[in-house]
Amino acid sequence: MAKLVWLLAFPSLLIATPVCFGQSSRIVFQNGIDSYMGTVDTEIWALAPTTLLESNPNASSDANNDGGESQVLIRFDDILGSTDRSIPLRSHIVSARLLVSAFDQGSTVNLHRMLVPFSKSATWSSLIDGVSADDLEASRQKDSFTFGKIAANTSIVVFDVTDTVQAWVSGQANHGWVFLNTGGNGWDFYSSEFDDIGQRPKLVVEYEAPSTIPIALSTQGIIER
Ligand SMILES: [Ca+2]
Ligand SMILES: [Ca+2]
Ligand SMILES: [Ca+2]
Repeated sequence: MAKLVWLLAFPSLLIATPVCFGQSSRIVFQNGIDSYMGTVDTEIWALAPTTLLESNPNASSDANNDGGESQVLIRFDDILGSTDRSIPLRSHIVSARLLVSAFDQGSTVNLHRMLVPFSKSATWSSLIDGVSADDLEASRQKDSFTFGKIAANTSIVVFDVTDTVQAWVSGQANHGWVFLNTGGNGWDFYSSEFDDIGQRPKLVVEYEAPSTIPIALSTQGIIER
């Protein structure tokens, strides 16, 4: 009670609630691992503008796929929250990486943050002639890219998405990403429907959860915890 009376008597002495961050934790989102099934991924193709390709076990990005562009959309739902299988809001993201298992090398592919929603039933038509990286449908700035090659020792391709995941954790809407190929040599990877769970797309996030500690401050600094 003494503390409360003291604070009421001197309201001009600030009560600050600085955000501290705890030890870093690592969480993996990949369909079939730890009951997670929140990945939504699909190819959309200009030559099959109303065909649903969401259940295909693979997806291709190709600026000229038999005469029409193919793009790949991907999103990881239910990654934020207060359960031990999600990232706490307002966390500090130490690193976030999107990993996919490529099986057909191709031209350079850029990964852009989506700015509009898409559903499992997204098609080339439903996104109105596919996705444009125009700062309206997708961010002009690329998050990351791949030269589209496949290494001899591993097919896993890693995209650094730290800034975007930080933006989502800080309150911006998670609409996922789009893979846009810069050339006519298709670059393909396995989707979240592929049989081998280990080769499905994976989002790996290392974060520090916030812990708010109320502190009463005077002009001299911290006087009470
Ligand atoms: Ca899919
Ligand atoms: Ca469009
Ligand atoms: Ca190819």
